[in-house]
Amino acid sequence: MQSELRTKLMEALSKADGAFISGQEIAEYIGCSRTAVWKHIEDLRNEGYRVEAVRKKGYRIISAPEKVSESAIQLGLETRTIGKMIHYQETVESTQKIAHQLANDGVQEGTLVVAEEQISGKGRLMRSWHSPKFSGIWMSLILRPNIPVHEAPQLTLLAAVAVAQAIEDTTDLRPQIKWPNDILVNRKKVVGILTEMQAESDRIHSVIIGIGMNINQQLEDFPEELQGKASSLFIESGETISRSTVIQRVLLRLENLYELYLKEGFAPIKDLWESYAISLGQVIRASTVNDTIIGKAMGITETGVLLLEDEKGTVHSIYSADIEIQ
Ligand code: BT5
Repeated sequence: MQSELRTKLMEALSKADGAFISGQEIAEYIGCSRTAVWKHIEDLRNEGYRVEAVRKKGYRIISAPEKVSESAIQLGLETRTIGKMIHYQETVESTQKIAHQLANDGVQEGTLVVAEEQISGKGRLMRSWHSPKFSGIWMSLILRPNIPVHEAPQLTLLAAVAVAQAIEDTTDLRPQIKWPNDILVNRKKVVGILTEMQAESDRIHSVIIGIGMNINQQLEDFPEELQGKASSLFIESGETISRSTVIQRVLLRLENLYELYLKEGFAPIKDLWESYAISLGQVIRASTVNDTIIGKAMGITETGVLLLEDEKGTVHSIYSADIEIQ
């Protein structure tokens, strides 16, 4: 049962009907100090309410938490196989970790793991991925394609196209893809994709595509070191966006592209990918584990490898790297 104080706070915020109400007015309404009001607002935020606080104006509720539970995703989901099985947990270490276990247990292709919050979300190369509660999409999808191991990175590019299309379906934004796995809006990173694989010699058991999308965060929700380079769909569009609607669109786009890929190979995906690519024709710096190569991005090959032409005209194939546009 919620406290009487909380009931009063919700009453005060409801009366304001989306307009600002000052800390002083709320304090008087519920009969507590302004500091106590601030603390209760913090509690609301931790539960997923988005509350704007502006000096001299007060507080304003932007949105109530929307969960991305199994039912929320499945209601209105138009796919045939992808997302038909969903494993939902409010808080996880990493959805990738759970997906690996489920894949090992032999779950069906298309199984999706989704969480409201990750406490140790993973990027590539042991980097961490900031995944705060209720404001983004943190999910991992299990696929079992019958393709050679060396072609698995193509699925990262395929997923990036699906996510870019889903962003266009749900906002007026123009997403761009930075090879291989970042999606940028206005040059800030809004999505990261991490593809991992379970394989044995040349047989793939499963490919696990982890997708992290910043949806409704405000700038101050990001740690300081990310504030200059990360963004969310809310920050870029000014609109609160339904996370389950975005998930449904990503899954549908992904299923359509995956079916096309299994039927016709990578060529049609490559064309789509290139239509979103930010770096083609530009000079970029690619840092690989052993080396740094500076050159003009010429395109990607039929297998998804990035081609860079250096000053001397030598073309380098980049299989895995971090890139920076010069
Ligand atoms: C990625 O790695 O971009 C892949 C991120 C994949 C995250 C998903 S969420 C669901 C699934 N479960 C997981 O545990 N992971 C996947 P990389 O290219 O290595 O980029 C990592 C870098 O991005 C970090 O070192 C930060 O600089 C930056 N970063 C961290 N969190 C971010 C965020 N929320 N938004 C934008 N940039 C972020």
